[in-house]
Amino acid sequence: MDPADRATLVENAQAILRENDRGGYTVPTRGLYPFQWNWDSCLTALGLGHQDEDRAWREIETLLAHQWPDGMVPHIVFHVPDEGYFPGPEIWRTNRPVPTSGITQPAVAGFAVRRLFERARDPAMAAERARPLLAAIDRWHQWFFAHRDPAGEGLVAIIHPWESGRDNSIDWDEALARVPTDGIEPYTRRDLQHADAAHRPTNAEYDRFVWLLERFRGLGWDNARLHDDSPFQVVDPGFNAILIRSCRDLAVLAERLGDAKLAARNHAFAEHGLVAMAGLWSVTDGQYLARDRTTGRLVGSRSVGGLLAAFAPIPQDRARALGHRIETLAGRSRHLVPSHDPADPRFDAKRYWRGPVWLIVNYMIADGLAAAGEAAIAARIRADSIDLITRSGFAEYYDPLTGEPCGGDRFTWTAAMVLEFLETSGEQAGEPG
Ligand code: 2M8
Repeated sequence: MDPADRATLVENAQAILRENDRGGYTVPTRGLYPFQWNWDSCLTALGLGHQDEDRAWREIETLLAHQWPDGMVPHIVFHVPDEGYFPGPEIWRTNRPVPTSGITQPAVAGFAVRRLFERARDPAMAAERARPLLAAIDRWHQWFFAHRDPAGEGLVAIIHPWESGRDNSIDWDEALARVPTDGIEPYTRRDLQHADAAHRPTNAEYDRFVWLLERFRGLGWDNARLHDDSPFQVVDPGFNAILIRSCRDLAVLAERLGDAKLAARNHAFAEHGLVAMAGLWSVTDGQYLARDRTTGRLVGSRSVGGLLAAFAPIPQDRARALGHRIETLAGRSRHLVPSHDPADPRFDAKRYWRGPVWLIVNYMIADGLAAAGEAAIAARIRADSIDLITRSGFAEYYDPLTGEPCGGDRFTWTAAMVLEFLETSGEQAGEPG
């Protein structure tokens, strides 16, 4: 890439991170998302680390400072009041010192902390900062397996679509249809004041999102009860792959920092999860699929959740097959990686997680495939991602058929991933632990 173009991209990405910095945390974008989000922050820390390692550690420290006593790390921390978002703290009512949401999000923290540690230009500071984070993330991992895998199958379920991070994915349609909408309190969506309604989840989906929230609130946010009570319990391969990868990364980091017990526990979580992941593989589809825990059936939905599985150290032949699936998708889509297969009639090019390309997903898939030795397809995803940003700017997500930018603008994690792609090209990403 032309050095001047590269320098411009880096400058723009850094400017976005600065703009969205609120001190100890970044907001995903001004207006639409005015608080701290869990997986946004952990991935953003990687981008921040290229400029300022101290600030990168702080991003994750701030998030984990709001961990619940039971070990859960919430999906949103409402640091300062802001009327511009629904549902705000007055809806969640989680009764925390600083208000938070009552559900969680993909557990990328373990991965992010290992990566920050291994790249650190200041190893002494990195060890000092990593140690307390290690303990907090370990508690979060234990929380997952205790409360979201009560039968001990090795994989966790999400109990709300917002937990997946892929809020309105086609993967959830069937399970979400089982969620009632009766009796919910009247509410006003705020997202539609900031983004095009045709690019966002529907009102019917929001009603169900809200019903689940109110149900869990009615149970006092008691995680010992929520899983079994929820009519929505889905085992997402992407979500589990992220958790497995983080368990593995945390274990490796713990070995380096001399905590054998923590390392053994997290290695065991990862091993058990990897064995169980085999049950989500669909020979017919050539990729992993979600499983609806309520019915016990795999969900016939070829989404990027099944491709994100590449982020975990899955068997080599499976990684290769996922690479083939992505090549097939490249024949159906101008930009990689669409969040749903365009050949599926339910695919929707502009509607959020039902088709659009997301840079963070591209980053994790490319990282996992590179680690599995699938260098060519990983490089293609990276190059395609940079090409997309160069043409279309730093959006929240993109129409995979046209490249049109969608959702929020000047988006933090998109900027962070651009820095990751540019500053680490040549680095062997994602070495297996
Ligand atoms: C989106 O989700 C939030 C709810 O958590 C929303 O739509 O209000 C998702 O894309 C999620 O993955 C992301 O973390 C969040 C902030 O960027 O926005």
